[in-house]
Amino acid sequence: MLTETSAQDSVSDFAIDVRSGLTKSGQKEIPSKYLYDEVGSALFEVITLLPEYGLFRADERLLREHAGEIAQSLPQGRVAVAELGSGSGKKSSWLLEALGALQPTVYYPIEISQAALDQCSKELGRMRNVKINALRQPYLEGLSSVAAGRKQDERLLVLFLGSTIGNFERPVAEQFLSTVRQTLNPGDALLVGADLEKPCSRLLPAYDDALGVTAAFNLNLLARMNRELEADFDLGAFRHLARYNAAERRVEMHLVATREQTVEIPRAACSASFMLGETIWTESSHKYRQNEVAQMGSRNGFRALRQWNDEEWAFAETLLIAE
Ligand code: AVI
Repeated sequence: MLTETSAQDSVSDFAIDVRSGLTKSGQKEIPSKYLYDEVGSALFEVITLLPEYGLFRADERLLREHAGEIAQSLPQGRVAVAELGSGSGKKSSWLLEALGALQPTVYYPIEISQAALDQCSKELGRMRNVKINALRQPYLEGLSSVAAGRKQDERLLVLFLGSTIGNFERPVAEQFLSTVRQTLNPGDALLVGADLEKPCSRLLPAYDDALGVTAAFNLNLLARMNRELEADFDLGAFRHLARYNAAERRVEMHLVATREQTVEIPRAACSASFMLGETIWTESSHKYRQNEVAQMGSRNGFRALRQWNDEEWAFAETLLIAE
């Protein structure tokens, strides 16, 4: 999940981004990382349990069913596993178990949520042959420290799961892969979990569920501005919208003004006026073609070794090896 910088962003970073995103001309927008305050992160956990949100279970299924094969695909020897945005680490436990059965393994969950890291150490702490070193840092900073501190004979496996890559604009995702590659040595590996294109009839309910949890997750951004920036958003004057942008192959989340209004945001030193129907764009979830991650990898110094696809929900784990 995109919790990379949210807990470390100060109120003033939030205020700056809100001010620039809501006062610019054209489409209003706020970066999706701000969806994940304490309330937003808890709501996201609930989203992962919803029947409509099949991608979380697809990711979990693939990792559980193919943990042994993924572990066997890696060069043998000591392995350090760095997970970018690990959450509680539950999804990685099967793979760590399989790796631990083969060789001594060190697991570095990289997360900025201390609560998630604590849960991770508690839940995975007793695995045989697996040592946990939690890092409370943004993804790339954490990865650099792991890479810098690794032992000479240790291979690095980086996990970037859950289709978090989909929350980046495509060029940013590509740049991200390139930056990750620069921290790796040839032979190191990157496992990317990505949600694939599928019919809108399956995709849209995943982002607009019947219980309204995703709507609450989205609307919480307005509540967060009220809490932290003393804004006076009336949550009843906005509604959640999830729409598929076919040209960009992504689901976009927006908050739609249901009446004309002006909102004061004192701690961002601005006000924002909305016309009826105007939206704040709060998140994009890009959907990938089956071979797209492999192609992005090969443009950025990796070769694709293998891919595992889920049969119930189009989702792929692609194992890239640094060349
Ligand atoms: C974290 N990320 C992969 C989720 C997604 O599917 O883009 C965030 C999310 N937004 C709405 N529902 C879930």
